Amino acid sequence: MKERIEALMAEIESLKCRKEQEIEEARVRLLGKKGEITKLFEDFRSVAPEMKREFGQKLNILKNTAVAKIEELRASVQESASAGDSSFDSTMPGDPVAIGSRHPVSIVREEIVNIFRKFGYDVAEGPEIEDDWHVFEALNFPPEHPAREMQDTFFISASDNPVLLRTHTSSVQVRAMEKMPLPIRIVCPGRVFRNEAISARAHCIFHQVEGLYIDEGVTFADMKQAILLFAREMFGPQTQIRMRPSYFPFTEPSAEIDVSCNICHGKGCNICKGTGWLEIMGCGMVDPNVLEASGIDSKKYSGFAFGMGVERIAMLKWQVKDLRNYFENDMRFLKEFETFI
Ligand code: 2U9
Repeated sequence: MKERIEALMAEIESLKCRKEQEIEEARVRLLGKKGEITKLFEDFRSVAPEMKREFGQKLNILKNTAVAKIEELRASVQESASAGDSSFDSTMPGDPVAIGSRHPVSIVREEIVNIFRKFGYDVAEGPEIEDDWHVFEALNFPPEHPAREMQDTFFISASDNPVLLRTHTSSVQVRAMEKMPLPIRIVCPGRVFRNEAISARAHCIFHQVEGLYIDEGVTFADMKQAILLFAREMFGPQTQIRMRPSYFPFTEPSAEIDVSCNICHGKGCNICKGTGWLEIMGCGMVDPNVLEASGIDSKKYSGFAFGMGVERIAMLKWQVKDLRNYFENDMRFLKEFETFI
């Protein structure tokens, strides 16, 4: 038996096959039901007990070597078959994969957020489905304020404590003021909902980026400088800003921010309607009532806040005339932004 095992081992080690069929024949001859190794296992039953250990080990090694050799031969035959396939040229460039492109609103939202990140702002997000406290009450909206009414707000449930879709991301800042340690410096990007008729200039869903900075001794001058630096990062280093007085329930004093028109550089064109200025955002010093509503001492702390519509900034950046383009997912429109990935 020893000699037969050794002879078979030598045969297996030097086994060479060039075709699948030859490999299969070798497998049957060695490991098949009537194969040589199978026969050796049958003969093993009659081996003397004191020799069983030695021959058992040798037989197992022989069988494992045969199985591994068959597998190795199969892999090498398959490999050379595919390398020799004349219809496959491994030097040809691959088929292009359509990877799509990012939506213009996503591109601009990220650009805005990244500018404020560079200034040291953190990013905060919060729920789209909100309660009256975080959207209105904590933000100093008087009970009879028109923004609370059905024509502006989508209510999910109307009760003493209604559930509603947020009309601005200011609710995220309220949540941050309630739980974050001071100072707070955050930007809040997100989707907001207003019950408005859809037109070229308005939509019932749009995106905002709002910002909030609260610390001891924050002034209107700090706000003006932060917004000027933002405007120059966003629209170019020559950009000028101007402020016009405004009103929001949550800020006092409040202002609208215009940037010098980046198309005509202040001369007047049809984009800026001849004024040389484009409105980009609102801002103001956080009303002391708003600080107090979230448990912040308004005698010790002050802050500024700002808010902008992402679609509006994107319209100015790319001179898009109709807001509805952003929501219709017309491929001809979306493909224009492929280069901005
Ligand atoms: C807190 C306190 C104050 C956020 C602000 C504006 C001014 C603003 C509009 C721009 C165009 C909304 O998208 S838009 O319609 N926003 O003008 N937003 S100040 O003020 C806050 C926010 C949170 C706690």
